[in-house]
Amino acid sequence: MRKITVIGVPMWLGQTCFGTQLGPGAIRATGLNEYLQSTYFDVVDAGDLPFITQLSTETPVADGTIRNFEAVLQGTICLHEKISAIVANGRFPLILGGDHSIAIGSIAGIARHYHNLGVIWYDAHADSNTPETSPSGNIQGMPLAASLGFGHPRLTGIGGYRKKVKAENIVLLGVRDLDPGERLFIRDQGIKIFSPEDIYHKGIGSIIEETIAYLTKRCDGIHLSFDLDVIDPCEACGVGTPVADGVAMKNNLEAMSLLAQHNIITSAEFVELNPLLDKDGQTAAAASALIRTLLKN
Ligand code: B3U
Ligand code: MN
Ligand code: MN
Repeated sequence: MRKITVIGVPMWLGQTCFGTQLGPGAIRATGLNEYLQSTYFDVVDAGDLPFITQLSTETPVADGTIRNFEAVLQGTICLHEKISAIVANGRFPLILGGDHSIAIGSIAGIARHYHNLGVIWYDAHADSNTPETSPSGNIQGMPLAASLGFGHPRLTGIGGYRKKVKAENIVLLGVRDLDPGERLFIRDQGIKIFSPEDIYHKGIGSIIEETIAYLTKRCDGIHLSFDLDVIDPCEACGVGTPVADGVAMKNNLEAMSLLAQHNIITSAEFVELNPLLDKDGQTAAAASALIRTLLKN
């Protein structure tokens, strides 16, 4: 039986839209812990990382083109330590964001414990910008590149410089909004990518089966990085950067269900919920349903 540690990461400084720091609380408010505790698991809620409450609501641009560099860096360093300790204790980290910049810390912490970590990046965006290619300066758009060893040396150096994940151990799912630099990066790195159109044509079942077959050949663990903006905005409007023509919840739930059946996910994060933009809690409810389905077995 899985032992789960839930950890909230109330980060919003990886982007400009105030509100993602309220994400962990909104997901918990759906009754997630109570469900997990009463149903299957040894569940501990480690609470929220405390860093964000000490910050003001200003968004100063620091370190040239990288927005809120020091604050995000310190947050990711702190998260990396926490997550590493959770994995070292044989527990499954369930990380509730927060904007997607936090993935730099979660992947750095998890990667310390695996030789060949796989990553499923389930997102409308590829988050593969470096400071040089980023159109926004937002670290939210850089975590996958940083985890591959590209970007600011203090971000790629968290826990010591190395590729936390290899390009051939990554699958991008649901991506439909790529910057020009990201397009080149993904092509040059040879990263496997499926768009919502691919999902529509091939079916989510066959895409997930292909993803699993591809990753389990090599990987000794698989991290799921789920950005809620992958969901079609009609079904999940509570995100800062919605992109039209997303993946339907029906398909997302089927994807989680298949991942659960194969029992291959060893850590997961659900990020980018902004409750201030949500409508009747639909996006928080979607996040909760996805997590429940993923952790069912
Ligand atoms: N690719 C753009 C936009 C973006 C990335 N991630 C989100 N938005 N959520 C950027 O800023 O890097
Ligand atoms: Mn993202
Ligand atoms: Mn996104």
